[in-house]
Amino acid sequence: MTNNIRKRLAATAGVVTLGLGLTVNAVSAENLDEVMARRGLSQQDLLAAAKTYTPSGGRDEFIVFSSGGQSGQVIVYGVPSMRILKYVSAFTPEPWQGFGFDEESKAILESAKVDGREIQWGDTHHPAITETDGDLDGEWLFINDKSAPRIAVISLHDFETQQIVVNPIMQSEHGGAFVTPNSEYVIEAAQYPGVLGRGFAPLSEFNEKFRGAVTYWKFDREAGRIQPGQSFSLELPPYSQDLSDAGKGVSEGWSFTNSFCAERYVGGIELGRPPFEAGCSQADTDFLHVINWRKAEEVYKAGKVTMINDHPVIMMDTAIAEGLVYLIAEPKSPHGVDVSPNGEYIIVGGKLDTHGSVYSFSKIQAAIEAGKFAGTDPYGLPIIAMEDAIHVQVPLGLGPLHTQYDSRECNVFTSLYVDSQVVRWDYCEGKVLDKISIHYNIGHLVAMEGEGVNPKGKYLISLNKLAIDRFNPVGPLHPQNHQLIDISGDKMELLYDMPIPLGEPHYATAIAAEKLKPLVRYRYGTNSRTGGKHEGAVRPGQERIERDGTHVKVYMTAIRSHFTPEIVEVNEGDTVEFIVTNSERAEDETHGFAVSTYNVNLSLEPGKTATAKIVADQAGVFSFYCTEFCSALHLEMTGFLVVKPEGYQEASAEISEGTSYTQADYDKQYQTNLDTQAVIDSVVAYITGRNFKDFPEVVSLVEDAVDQLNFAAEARAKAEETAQAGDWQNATLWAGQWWQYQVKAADIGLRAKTFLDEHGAVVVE
Ligand code: CUK
Ligand code: CUA
Repeated sequence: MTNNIRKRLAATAGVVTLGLGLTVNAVSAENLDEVMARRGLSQQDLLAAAKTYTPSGGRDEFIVFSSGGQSGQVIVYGVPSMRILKYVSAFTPEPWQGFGFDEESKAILESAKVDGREIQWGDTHHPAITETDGDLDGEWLFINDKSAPRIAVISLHDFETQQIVVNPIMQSEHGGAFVTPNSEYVIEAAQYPGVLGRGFAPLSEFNEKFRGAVTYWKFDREAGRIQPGQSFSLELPPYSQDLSDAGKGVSEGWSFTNSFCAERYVGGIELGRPPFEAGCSQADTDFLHVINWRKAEEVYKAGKVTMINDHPVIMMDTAIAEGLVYLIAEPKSPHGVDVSPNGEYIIVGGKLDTHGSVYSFSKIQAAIEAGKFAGTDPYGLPIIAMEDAIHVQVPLGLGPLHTQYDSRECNVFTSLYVDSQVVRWDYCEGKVLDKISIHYNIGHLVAMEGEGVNPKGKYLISLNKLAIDRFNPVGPLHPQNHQLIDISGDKMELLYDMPIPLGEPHYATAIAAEKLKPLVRYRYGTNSRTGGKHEGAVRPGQERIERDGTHVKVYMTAIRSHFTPEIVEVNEGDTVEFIVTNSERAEDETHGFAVSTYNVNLSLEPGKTATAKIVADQAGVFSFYCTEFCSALHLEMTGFLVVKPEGYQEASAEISEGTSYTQADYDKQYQTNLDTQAVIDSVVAYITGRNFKDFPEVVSLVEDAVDQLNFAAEARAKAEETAQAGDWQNATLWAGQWWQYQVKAADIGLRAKTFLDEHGAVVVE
């Protein structure tokens, strides 16, 4: 390894002195026609490739946040390249990011317990990005968990989950997460009816005791947190509420939640009764719930609520008296409900109906104002006749589910589950424009910012339920398939298939990449799970081990390529907290921290502080080490946790080592370091001889290199001091450490030089 570094440094020196920057690869002689023939590609394929191919270092125009289905995570990928960029852990532990392994994220998962129960997974369905005036703003992301009624709040500054709230009254949900146009509220509607507050009632009392609900979670933008104390719910009938969407523009202040199984069937196939699927699809219509949330907020603030599990609920009789909830019939087993960019239209797909039903908000308002109702449901909620609310119904195909809006006026895309197609249609005129087949069985679909007030068009992604024959077989469990479709022309064109091997995504949301402003590094000593300062953060030189009875706290730093301290001695039975701060400033210099046997792995991005807490109940000597290949001496980034058996008495405190060093060793290392410094000086001259200050990336690399050279100077002083005292052992080792810092500085310098070369830096006087 040492030789390799020497060679690399020598090469750096060569490049610098000769001024060589580029090498040309003259080997690849195959031309495009030959590649097409060899791989059996058509012109169409080449066109698709050219539309999606993103050269090394290239960026995507849009970023997609997809539900990760049963993984309880969020999948982040780019469009049009369809390259996966990250999995964000939300409801489930994920070791690479340390989520569920550091104490800080364990606290989040602790708060995600349902009635004291740990839920080890999540069924994520609908991500939603915060909006400002109905426009996606890229600051925060919400995602729901259908299995347990929960919403996670993810910071888009660092793509980390910072909060999970548990719905206090629902036993299952589905119609979350959807945000109001200024992210005042995050909407979460129930799915399967239950006794509000998760209580018991016999199924024989289903009509009387079981209920649905919708919760409006107050979001505090400043704090980046849902405020449960300012949130409220509405009691709804025990129809299985399904998806929701918030009104905007003319319908701002209202929200829409549809439902299925308005038949209120309770199943019982084992009793000889027809199953749920029969009992829940008998009637021709279900109900769209139209809710005046702005008014409901006033009713809640006026205290006209019933507290269930300490949570304020507006009961149905209050909702009826105050005019908060209206029902409208909607076609058999509806699914998606999607509000148009101007807020006037609400499009519903009926799974067992062939129509896209376009409701008009102004017609709905006219009916409400005129008090024109077709009757009431069994709970007394007013029903608006469908013909009084419908703008147009358009036959689209079999199994219309979800709808997304295009940048073209009046254009929408609806998924057809049974037909395995996407249909583009005009919802103003009510006519079908184009169809494309997908493979196979589409659920949701996502257009670029297709749910905001300003849809971007260009691309559509079909989130398919089955992949069947699209990929190399990997056993009976197939990956999911996201298909990218070009919607910029009049004919939709299929561009790309992306397998997703993590869980079944439901919805995804896409935002222009330029709207996202993620951090490159943390402010020094950040607790990433709160976004605030970590009280246990230390700077280099402040590291220490503190003992309070049997509780040991290790305040540690990590930097290429060592932890401080490296030897931690504790007694069997002690509780040990490793509070580790990554003291790097360099971009992407993440360290890991794993302790063998003790189920510990932290992810420490530059500037982050995280805690691993263990009970050292097994005596022995356990290595801790860095789990990210962070530097040439990454493997050496290690230490020992010594857990002394109860009653153990040490014979000698002297550490016995394998190798001893002489003055000759010291002199040799010393000379190497002087030679290395000459190389570094030439790299520095190259960089400072150019307009590097015009490149912020290079400026931060230079700062990091200067840090390393300062460390090198400190190590050099120690080496010379110990040499003076004739301690050749420590003098040689300190000289070696001095060289380590030089190597890091040279490595960073080389990166800076490459960056300057690639970005056209110019020579300055
Ligand atoms: S749902 Cu799965 S395809 Cu949860 Cu929005 Cu429609
Ligand atoms: Cu730090 Cu590997």
